[in-house]
Amino acid sequence: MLNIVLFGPPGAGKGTQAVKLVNKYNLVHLSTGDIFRANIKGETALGKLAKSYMDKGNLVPDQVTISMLEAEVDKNPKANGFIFDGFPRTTPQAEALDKFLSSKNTTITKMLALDVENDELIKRLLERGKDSGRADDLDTAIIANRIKVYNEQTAVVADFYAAQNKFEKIYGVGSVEEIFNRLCKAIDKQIVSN
Ligand code: B4P
Repeated sequence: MLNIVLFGPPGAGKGTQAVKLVNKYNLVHLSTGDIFRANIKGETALGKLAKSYMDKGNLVPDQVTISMLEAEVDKNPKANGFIFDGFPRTTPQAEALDKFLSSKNTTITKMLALDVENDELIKRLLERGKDSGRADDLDTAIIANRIKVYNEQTAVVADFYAAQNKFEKIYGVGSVEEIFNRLCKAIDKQIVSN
C-alpha cells in the first residue's frame, strides 16, 4: 500500500495537491477538514462540535478526530492506499494512526511536508475567504491563530516521521503544476526504493 501523509501549515496547498495525487496514484483521499465541513453542512452532532473549534481556528479534540478518521479508513477496505490530508495534526493523532495502520498490517510510506512562508499562507487564505464561505478564512486574527496552533501543536508531528526516516520537505511555492511535479518525484523515488 502507498500511504502518504500530506503535511504543512494552513493554506500550504494540501487539499489542492491531494486531489491531483489521488488521481495519479489511484489512492483514497481522506481530508479531516473536508469531512468536518461535510458534517457541518449536514448539521450533524459531530459537525456542531467541530464548528465550535474550527470557526476559532482551533483544533478539534484528538479523540473525536481519531475515531472519525479510523471509521473513514474502514469504509475503504479495498483501497490501494491513502492520502491523509490534514491528519495527523498532533503527536497523539500520529501515534494513534501508526497503531491503527499496524493493526491492518500496513504503515505510513512517507510524509511530504509542503513548505510555504507565512506571508504567502495569509495571502492565499484571505483570497480563498472571498468566496469560500469559510469563517476560518475570513479574518486575519483567526488565520493568525491557525498558524500559531500549527506552530505550537502540529509542526512537531514532522519530528515523529523524521525519527522513522519518512519525512521529506517539498517547496510549496510556485504554480500548482510545479509543486505537483515535485511531490510526484518524491513519491516515485519512494516507490522505486520499496
Ligand atoms: P483544513 O481543511 O485541513 O484546511 P487548510 O489547513 O486550510 O488547508 P490546505 O493546506 O488544504 O489548503 P488548500 O490546498 O485548500 O483544516 C481546517 C480546520 O479543520 C483546522 O483549522 C481545524 O480546525 C480542523 N481540522 C482539520 N483536520 C484536523 C485534525 N486532524 N485535528 C484537529 N482539527 C482538524 O489551499 C489554500 C488556498 O491556497 C486555496 O485557496 C488554494 O487555491 C490556494 N493555493 C493552493 N496552492 C497554491 C499555489 N501553488 N499558489 C497559489 N495559491 C495556491
